[in-house]
Amino acid sequence: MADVIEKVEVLVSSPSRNYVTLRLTTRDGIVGLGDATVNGRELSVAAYLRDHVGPLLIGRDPGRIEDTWQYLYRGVYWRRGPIGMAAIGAVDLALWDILGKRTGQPLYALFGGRVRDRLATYRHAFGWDLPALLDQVDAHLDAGFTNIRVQSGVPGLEVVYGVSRETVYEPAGRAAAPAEEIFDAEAYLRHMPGVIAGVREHVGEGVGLLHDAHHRLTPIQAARLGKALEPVGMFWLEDVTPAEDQDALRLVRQHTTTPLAIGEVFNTIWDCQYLIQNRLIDYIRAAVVHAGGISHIRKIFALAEVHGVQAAPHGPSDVSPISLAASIHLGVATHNFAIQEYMGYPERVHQAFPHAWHVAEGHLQPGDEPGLGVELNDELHSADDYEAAYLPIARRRDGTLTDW
Ligand code: EZ4
Ligand code: CO
Repeated sequence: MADVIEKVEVLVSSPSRNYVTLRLTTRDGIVGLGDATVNGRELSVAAYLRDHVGPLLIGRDPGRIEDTWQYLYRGVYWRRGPIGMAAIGAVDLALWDILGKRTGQPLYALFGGRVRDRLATYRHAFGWDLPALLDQVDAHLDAGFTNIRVQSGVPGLEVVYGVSRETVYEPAGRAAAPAEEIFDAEAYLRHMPGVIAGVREHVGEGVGLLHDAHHRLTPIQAARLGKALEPVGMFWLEDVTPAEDQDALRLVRQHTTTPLAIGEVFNTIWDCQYLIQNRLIDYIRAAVVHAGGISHIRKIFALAEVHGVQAAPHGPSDVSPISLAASIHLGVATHNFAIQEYMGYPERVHQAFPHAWHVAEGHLQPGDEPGLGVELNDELHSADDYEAAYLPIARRRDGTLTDW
């Protein structure tokens, strides 16, 4: 007799930052975990899961993963969107986790086995000025990492997204409303190419350098930045223009050979389709949980493979260790998976989500535990209540809002 889902728990907590975790338990006692965290909108996904999805899961066969995905996607008139897709993604992760545990296999084995021995990753380095940035770059190189995202302060701006004056950094600030900052594209464009060239000069060849512009440039500004960075030989330039204005990247592409990455805000294959089919990007950044889970993102990766685009999922601290585990299992088993972002977590997050995945010689490894290989330390995970936290908002000097 097929197993059935008996218990659905939606856990909202804050082991140093907010996470929404879905825990499914079957009649046979198998537990599956899913991540449902959408940074700054955590409670909406939790409500979606609690009020609308959870009740539909009780009594279902956990082995019908694709059918459940289709049921939760097609069965709802209101399709797509970050909240609903993250909720479906959480269910999908938990069902794959259950399948892995039932069969005693790590998920990468169920995806067809390894195509690579280890998964490339990149770390974040930031610094208010070049010496501070180079200190962080050196620390990552010393730890064995060979790909680094570099972000720096900009003269004339008081704060810059992605850059902290401290050594640790969390993008979302705890407060009842988002912090506001001023962004000046001209000041940024004048300063940034020199900083990144300085990093290249310091590290020499053979280190992958990445940079994230957070969707804040106009197409022609983005083209100028890509062109200015050509001598540096970037691994990629990320999120140069607003992700939904997809033809903007055609203009950028016409002007520069700097590789382009975008898509961390995408949540379905239909968001990615135009950019991939028209080869307007080199890397697709959708995150496993935000793009409907393993079942759906595998279709995005397959579409990308057809068109010579590589997978490089989002991996900041707001993608929980559960979702990161899914990404790492996919990473070692998917041919066109290029690199996994690994921003890292505060120590308390590692303890709240004990995980088999790990870093070895500057690369990620999924470990060999069945399923996703992540557990929940209930006590630590639930010790701190959710506290509202938001990504900052940026305005131009005239007061209008920039994109992300
Ligand atoms: O803005 O994690 O590539 N990483 C990033 C992150 C994202 C936040 C969104 O929740 O761009 O800083
Ligand atoms: Co980004």
